[in-house]
Amino acid sequence: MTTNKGLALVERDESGVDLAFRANVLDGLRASPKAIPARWLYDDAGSQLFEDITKVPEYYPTRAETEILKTRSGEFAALVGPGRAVVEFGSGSSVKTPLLLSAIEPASYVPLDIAGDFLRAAAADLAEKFPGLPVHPVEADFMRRVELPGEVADQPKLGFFPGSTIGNMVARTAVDLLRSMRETLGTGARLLIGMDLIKDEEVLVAAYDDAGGVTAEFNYNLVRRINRELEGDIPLDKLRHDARWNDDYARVEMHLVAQETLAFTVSGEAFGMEKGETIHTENSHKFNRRTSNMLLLAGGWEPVERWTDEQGRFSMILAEARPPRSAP
Ligand code: AVJ
Repeated sequence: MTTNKGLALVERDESGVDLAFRANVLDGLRASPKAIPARWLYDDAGSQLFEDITKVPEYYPTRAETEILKTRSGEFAALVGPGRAVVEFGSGSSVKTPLLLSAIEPASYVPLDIAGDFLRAAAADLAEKFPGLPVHPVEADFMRRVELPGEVADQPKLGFFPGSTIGNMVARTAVDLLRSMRETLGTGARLLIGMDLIKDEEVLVAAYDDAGGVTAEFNYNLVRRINRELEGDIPLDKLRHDARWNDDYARVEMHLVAQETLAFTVSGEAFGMEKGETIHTENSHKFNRRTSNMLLLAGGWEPVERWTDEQGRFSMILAEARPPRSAP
């Protein structure tokens, strides 16, 4: 297990409060419109709720992407070849990662994650499924360039970033991440990335507002976390989950909508909301062939091949970090 030395991944005050969490929440509640970065949705309870979301009938992305990995793995194995170090951005899913690894005869597997506990558990699970495959987990923030373990230095790299997690980011942040990935993996590396596709608004909104209310619970969990960890008294029963399609930015947005005028405190600071005012909690950008190509190119990655599921709902793109060139 490699840890990026000298780097405190989570800074806390004397009473154990995550300082970045508090700063982000207070800044987000002071702002207009109110918005809190989506990463804070994913504490232990939130990560479990997201797992539950992947099983609700309306949330198609996980099933669609798994279908692509199952049915098209022979094709990308042929393009990528054996002997690569597979570098996964995020701890890995127990379903998708084995599908990729069993398709391509990798030389090693390097999961990167900021959450050490998840990382260790996922790495141990994977090592058990693939005896003989060297597994080198690295605890790091992959939004920055990551120093890869020396053992994989001479192996050609394949980055793996499934789940349309890139869709959580606004374009500027997504490009920063793609460029960091390029620096982490080096010129000549390949990247297999999942991107969810633009489709009928009703289908998209339903995927983020399932009839069983699991996604609503996922959104409400952020309020519970704020109230618990930051001594908040936000009246959760006066906020309603809302998923809305923003057509200009091609994204589904999750909001918490005030059902009446509200007053509350968080970490001793007073806040108010008008009836109908919202706290924006997550973006999930959707792509088409052109916008996904544009985003990848802006981040230094040239698309090589793309696959979709049978129903054309979700795409996986294979891209390559070619040397920069300015000529047409
Ligand atoms: C984990 C970011 C891929 O945007 O589809 C699912 C998160 N939020 N339902 C997504 C999510 C609400 C999910 N990602």
